[in-house]
Amino acid sequence: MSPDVDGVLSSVLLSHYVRREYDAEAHLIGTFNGRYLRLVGDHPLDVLRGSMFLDLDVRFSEVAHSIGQHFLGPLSVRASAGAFNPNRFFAIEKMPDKYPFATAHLLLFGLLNTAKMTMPFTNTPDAKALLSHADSFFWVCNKYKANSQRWADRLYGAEPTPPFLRAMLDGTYMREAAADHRRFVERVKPYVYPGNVQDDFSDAWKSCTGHQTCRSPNDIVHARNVNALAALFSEILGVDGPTTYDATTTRVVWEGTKLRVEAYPRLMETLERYLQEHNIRSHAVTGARSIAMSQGPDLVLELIDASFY
Ligand SMILES: [Mn+2]
Repeated sequence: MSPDVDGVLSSVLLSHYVRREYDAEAHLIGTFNGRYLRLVGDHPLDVLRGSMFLDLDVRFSEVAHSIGQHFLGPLSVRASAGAFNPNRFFAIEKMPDKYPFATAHLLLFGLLNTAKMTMPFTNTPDAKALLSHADSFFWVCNKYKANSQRWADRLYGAEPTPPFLRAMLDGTYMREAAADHRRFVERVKPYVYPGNVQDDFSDAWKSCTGHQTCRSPNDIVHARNVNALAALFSEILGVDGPTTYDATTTRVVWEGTKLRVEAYPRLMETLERYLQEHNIRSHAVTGARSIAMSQGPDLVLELIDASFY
């Protein structure tokens, strides 16, 4: 999964889901941040073939399963049957119409909001803060109000919007929950980078922005922070999270380069070809003008030792 609040939260939600639905156990075996793919435990590299890449859209040819929301644009390949992206699914190609929420919300609203599995865990102040912190859901709902509302309608159709989502969309949450949210941010602070503080916010909310990505001064501390967040989020939601592995067993199995490319119109028209020609293994449209890309070799899963790269 991606080593940030959304990625870790998604793994906890998915773990809860597979336990309830299939009596199965989820294992958190690694992270990918566009630069490094790290595994924990003594899993062979081959394990990635059957793994779910969570909160990640990747283009490694041997990776079949992913759930992400970053891909956008008219892409023709890598639409593996096991890869889900709401923009692809709903044929969204333009930035202003892009799915605005986090991967965690896809799982929350898509998998966990059924009659069988209601979301009792959205009721405590800490749980609300956590669920609204993923990819800054709380401010996205305000900043991109019209698009957020359209996606809420798309996801729920004629069904009533869950109260948690409604409180985000109508501004109730930001009016009432600043103190609760700040308390939550204090709890995740030791494990994440402060990141970008948004200036167009009231003082009450300013200190709640950023704080998304796991600190990673080295591989072991990185894995330790991911594990700590998984434990904290499981506790906050009152669910059994994924099985985690000893952080000291971390190893880097793939390394690439991160690029930022200008999203000029001509590029968008031929995006798929560009991505193929430049060995782009994942990309995220991060604004009207820019695309973050991760460039590197394909994963060849038969090769066990990727320190080779
Ligand atoms: Mn995300």
